[in-house]
Amino acid sequence: MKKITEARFFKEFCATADNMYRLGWDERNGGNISLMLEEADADEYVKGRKTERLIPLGFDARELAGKYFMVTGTGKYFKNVKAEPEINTGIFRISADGQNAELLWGYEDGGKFTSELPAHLMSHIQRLKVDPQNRVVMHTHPTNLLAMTYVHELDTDAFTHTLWQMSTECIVVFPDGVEVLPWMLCGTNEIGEATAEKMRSARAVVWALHGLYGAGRTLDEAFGLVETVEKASQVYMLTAGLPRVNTITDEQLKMLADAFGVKYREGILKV
Ligand code: 2HA
Ligand code: ZN
Repeated sequence: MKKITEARFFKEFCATADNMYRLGWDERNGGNISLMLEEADADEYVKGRKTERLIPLGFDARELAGKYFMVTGTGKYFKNVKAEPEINTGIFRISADGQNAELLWGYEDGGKFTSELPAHLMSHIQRLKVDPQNRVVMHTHPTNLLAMTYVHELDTDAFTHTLWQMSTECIVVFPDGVEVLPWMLCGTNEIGEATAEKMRSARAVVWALHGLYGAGRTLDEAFGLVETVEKASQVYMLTAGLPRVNTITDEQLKMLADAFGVKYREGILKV
């Protein structure tokens, strides 16, 4: 069995948490990442390991039975992931009955996966139905996006339209737009179900007054999505109190989508 800490997926996971921390998105224990391992990586680095502990999931994840995940730990700081990944992250298999995580590596101080695991696994289940290659779900607290949810109406179409206007690349990077959830209690199965439901129609789900969920096929893709949404939110926050003299028109947004061959969310552009 090869050393997990030398695996590319592992290094990329730790580097991603580190970048998110450095960008100021994940203060204290804010944020969490879940990566579903590719079969080849699971074979090479994980499968032969003995189960260290069984950790109850608290909901039925049968649809992901036998899948391997690397997930940040509850109460743990993104700041510390790179230096001590064996404490701040864990790798587990979903048990055959979908009720437990079979811990194979990590959470070495007796810890366990993020309290937001229901939202993560339920989102994986939904995204896999839309895109069988989806592997990553990340939750984070990007500063400007968070600020924007205090001053912008929380309607999905209006929020998406504003973000698309804030930078030319937006409609190409997230043509599905962003779904917006109202404030809800975090860490519950209810917010998990609501998030997963929204993940059917978009890879980005805003949790008003809290943060953002992003999904993707790779860590880079999910990170790039969050980064682009956050950049657009920053431009919005920098300009929100100022008279708007120029804007990207709906015709121009359509031109962009057509030029890049992306199918954008309907009902938003008036063209
Ligand atoms: O796990 O961000 O939403 C810390 C959080 C909870
Ligand atoms: Zn959070």
